[in-house]
Amino acid sequence: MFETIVALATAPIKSALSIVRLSGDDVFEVVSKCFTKDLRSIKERTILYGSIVNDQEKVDDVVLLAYKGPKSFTGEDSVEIICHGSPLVCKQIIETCIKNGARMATNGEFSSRAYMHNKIDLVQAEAINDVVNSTTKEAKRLNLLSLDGKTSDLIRPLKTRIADILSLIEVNIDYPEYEDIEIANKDKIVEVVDELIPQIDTLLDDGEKAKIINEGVKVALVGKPNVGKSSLLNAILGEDRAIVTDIAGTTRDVVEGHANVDGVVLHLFDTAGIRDSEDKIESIGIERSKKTIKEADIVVVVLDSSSQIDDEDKQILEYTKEYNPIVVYNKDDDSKNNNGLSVSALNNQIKPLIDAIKERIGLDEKSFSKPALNNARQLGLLSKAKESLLAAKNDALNDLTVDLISTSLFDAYTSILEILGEANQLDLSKEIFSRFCVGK
Ligand SMILES: Nc1nc2c(ncn2[C@@H]2O[C@H](COP(=O)(O)OP(=O)(O)OP(=O)(O)O)[C@@H](O)[C@H]2O)c(=O)[nH]1
Ligand SMILES: [Mg+2]
Repeated sequence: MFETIVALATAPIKSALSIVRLSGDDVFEVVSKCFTKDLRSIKERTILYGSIVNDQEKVDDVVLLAYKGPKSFTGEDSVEIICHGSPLVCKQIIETCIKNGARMATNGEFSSRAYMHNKIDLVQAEAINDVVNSTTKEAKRLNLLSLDGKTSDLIRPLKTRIADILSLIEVNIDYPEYEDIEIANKDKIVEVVDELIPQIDTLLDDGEKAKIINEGVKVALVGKPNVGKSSLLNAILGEDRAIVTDIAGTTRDVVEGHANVDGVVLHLFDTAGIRDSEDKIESIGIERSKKTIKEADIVVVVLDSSSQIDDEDKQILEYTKEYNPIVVYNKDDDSKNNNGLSVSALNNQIKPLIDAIKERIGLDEKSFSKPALNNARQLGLLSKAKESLLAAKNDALNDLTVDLISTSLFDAYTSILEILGEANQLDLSKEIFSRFCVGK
């Protein structure tokens, strides 16, 4: 029994229209009690005009969309009430529905119902949220591909291939009398793993890129005081975000800004200039700079091209060496410096730095239109599947028994199912019987 849930589907602000959404087994029953028309005999998707009524008092005139399950987003009978866009009207409609038997939905519960009724898999469910939270049109495009099931389609062949070999092993063990079945020997296992690993590597690589398109990259601007870090931040953002002065030690705390560079969001962190300081506040700022360096995806060390590199610069270069930083010479106002990457925040000549960051991110045109796994959960599980497959191969090469090897293959299979949110439906015997006529 799926209780009827209700929630506001649009933003809780004044607008022309708002939508209150309901879903559940007795939704038509619930809504019929507070709507001027009876929905109980509805057989197919219907649009109705009428009023929501509470204790004989009209709450609002509405247009009501009634969806007969399974032809609805959740797969259940559902209703969307299009009402006037007033937070008060919405609140009263929701209260009226609750009074008549609905309950308030929890976060994501409509999507979770869709998932439970197999309307979408877990990758698609995550994509709903990602589409809503996309901040660039490029990220939205990728997330829509996931929502359409294109990303899940990339995973399913892996699932099938691992299930094939697992089934073969099981059948070999359980039904040795079947002579017409292919033998699941160690060579066969190595062959399947060798076939799958490059595919997984491609998916992981594409996935990291899609994750960047979805989430952006963290870029830390670091250097000694007065080299122009804050000026660079402002130039990249095209606004006066951070305070700039000629006093060394101006920036005390980390200043954050976000810029969309050709479809990738740069989360920029301007930091306090790093130097030995007696000043208590400045010292805390410098500690924060160091923390920001650790957390960044890309570290940019800023040097001042108008003066010689000194010991402070050298110390920072040494400190950041392990982060493979982009080193940029600022204050090259006359473009005279041929010392590597040169820019002038003052003159807004920052293209070389932007290009270097783009190169480091390493996205090509294809990355923006290719369906791909795109979050840490999905990619973590795929890496886990890869490890399990490599363990199976290793065991096979070390001549362990086939049933032991199948344990690792089974782990890989489970990880793939978890990506799709199907691990609870795990039933290998079904896979076996769907492939072989062993039940005949
Ligand atoms: N000529 C020239 N001056 C610049 C350039 N960029 C910054 N400056 C100047 O350098 C001084 C320091 O700039 P900031 O951006 O505050 O330097 P910072 O690295 O953030 O300094 P701290 O916050 O103290 O660590 C200011 O007077 C800026 O106007 C540039 O490209 N050319
Ligand atoms: Mg600064």
